[in-house]
Order: sequence, then structure tokens, then C-alpha cells
Amino acid sequence: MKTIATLMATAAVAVTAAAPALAETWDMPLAYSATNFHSENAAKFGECVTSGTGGAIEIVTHPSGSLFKGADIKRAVQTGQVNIGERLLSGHQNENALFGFDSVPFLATSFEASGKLYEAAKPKIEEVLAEQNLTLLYAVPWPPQGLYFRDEVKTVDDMKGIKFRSYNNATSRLAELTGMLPVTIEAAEISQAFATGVADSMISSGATGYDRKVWESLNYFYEVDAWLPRNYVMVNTDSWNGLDEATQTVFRDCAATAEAEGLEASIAYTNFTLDGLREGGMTVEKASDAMVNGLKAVGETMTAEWLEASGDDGAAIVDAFKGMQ
Ligand code: PCA
Repeated sequence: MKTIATLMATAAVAVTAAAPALAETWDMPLAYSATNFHSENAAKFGECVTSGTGGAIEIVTHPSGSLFKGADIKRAVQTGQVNIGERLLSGHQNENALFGFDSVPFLATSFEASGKLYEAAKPKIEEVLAEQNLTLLYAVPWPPQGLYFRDEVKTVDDMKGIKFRSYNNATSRLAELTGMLPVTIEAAEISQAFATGVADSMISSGATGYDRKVWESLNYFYEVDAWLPRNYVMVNTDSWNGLDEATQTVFRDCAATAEAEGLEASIAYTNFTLDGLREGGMTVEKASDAMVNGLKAVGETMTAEWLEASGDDGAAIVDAFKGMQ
């Protein structure tokens, strides 16, 4: 005959099993503002995991670098200060040139090419991340990168001496090679930087200019389609290994959806945001042949430098990508 105590213990176990007693909150730092399409996509991804796990894991996104600044997000995930986060992949180019595969000028200039380049690079990038206790979940490209200026610019020669906001090593190098003066500033802070004259130009997507309302300070956007950098979502590998298989499957499925929907949003945003810049009063046009030719020369130098810095692994990525054409 069961004692009261046994009955009570059994009931307690039943309650524990039914409710998500092990419910955990996973804080997810994001570098970009809540209104940015990557952040909106990450929020949807978070809801997908939260509902898919029946609330056992609740993902809470923290946009605009509010929990960790962009430059600190990877370290925070690596060291387990948070379980998950999103960051611009090429932001880590200073650690390892391979992370900059998607910011090599004019290597992949369309969504289609950028998808192939990512496919070519992904195994190596996953390996490098794994060595750093990080598991890659999904990655989404930004729209093609063009040049923003306060004043009209016709050629690369006109760029000399202009203060330029950079977001990774490649953008700083582009500034140096065109005679501009780079200063690294997170997207979340650019509106202020332009308003106060800390910078008068940048390379970025229409999406970021639109999201940050840069028409309040800048007047020209030249479509260059120099490259399409990616944001990626990473999980701390110890945290990942602590998840049971069913939970990992929920994460993987939500990640696949986020990757597909994020890409769609990025494609849709390309023209939508360029129109938005025009509505804001900016001149938006294709870069002139003279400007493109000057940038291509700079791009060749940068490509050679990247190949040298990334060694055999970088060359293998480029070869694999070219083999897909
Ligand atoms: N926006 C990000 C990176 C690339 C882009 O289009 C930024 O400007 O920080």
C-alpha cells in the first residue's frame, strides 16, 4: 500500500513533468535596432523556438546593442555570459581573415552569388566557430553595399579626406585606399555620428540608411553592389550540447525558416529602402563608370590582401565558389 508520502512524491513528479519546470530564458543580444529586418527576423526566430519548445526555452532578443555592444556579442556567447546572439560575421575579420570572405569587393555582388559564396565558405566558417565553442545556426545577407556621402562625389579622387564610418576591417581598408579617414561606429550609433559630423560617409545597404534615417544628414547614395555581408546567429556550444535532441530539432527548424525568410526580407528590402531614401530626399543613383572603375582598382588590392591573409583556406573558398558558377 502506498504511503501518503509516496503518493505526494509521485504527484510532484507528475507536476514537474507536465509543466516546463526547467523553463529557461535565453537572452539574445543583437547589434542592430529593433526595426531592422535582421532584428525583426531574430525576434520571429525567438518566438518560433519559444513556442516550439512549449516555453521550455524562452528566447528574449535585446536589439540595438542594449545588452552587449556589437563588438562584444561574440565573446559574450563564447564565454557563456549569454547562450545565443547575432552579429555581423565580417566583424570578426580582425581575428581571422576567413570571417571576411563575404566582404571581398566585387567577389559576389548579387543575392544569388552571395548565396553560393556562403555555401562555399560555410563548412570552414563552422569549423572555425566550433573551435571557439560556437555553433552556427543561421545567416542572412544584408542587401548590396553602396556608398553614402553628405556631398556629391563623382570619382574616387573626390573621396580624399572625407570622414568615413566603417563597420569592419574591409570597410576601414576601403577608406584608407580611397584616401578617406575611417572611424568605426556601430550602426545603432550612426544617426548621431552623421548629425554631429563625426562622419560624412559610409558604405552600407539601403536598409541600414533607411532604418537609421540617414537622409537627415546625408544626401547621396551611389549603388555600387560591392558585396553582401552577412549577419549570423550563434549558440554557445556547451549550451547547445545541453539541449536534448528534440529541442535541437526545434532550433534547427526555426533557424531554417529564419534563414529563408530573412533572405526574402533582404531581397524585398533592397528596392523598398532605396525608394525610402529617395522619399527622404536623397539622390539615389548607380555609381558612375568612373567611380566604379576607381573602386574596382581598390577592390583588386583588397582581394589580393585578403587572399594573402586567409591563405589556403581562403583560396579554397574562392575556388569552390568559382566552381559553382
Ligand atoms: N548594414 C550594416 C552592415 C552592412 C549593412 O548593410 C552596417 O552598416 O553596420
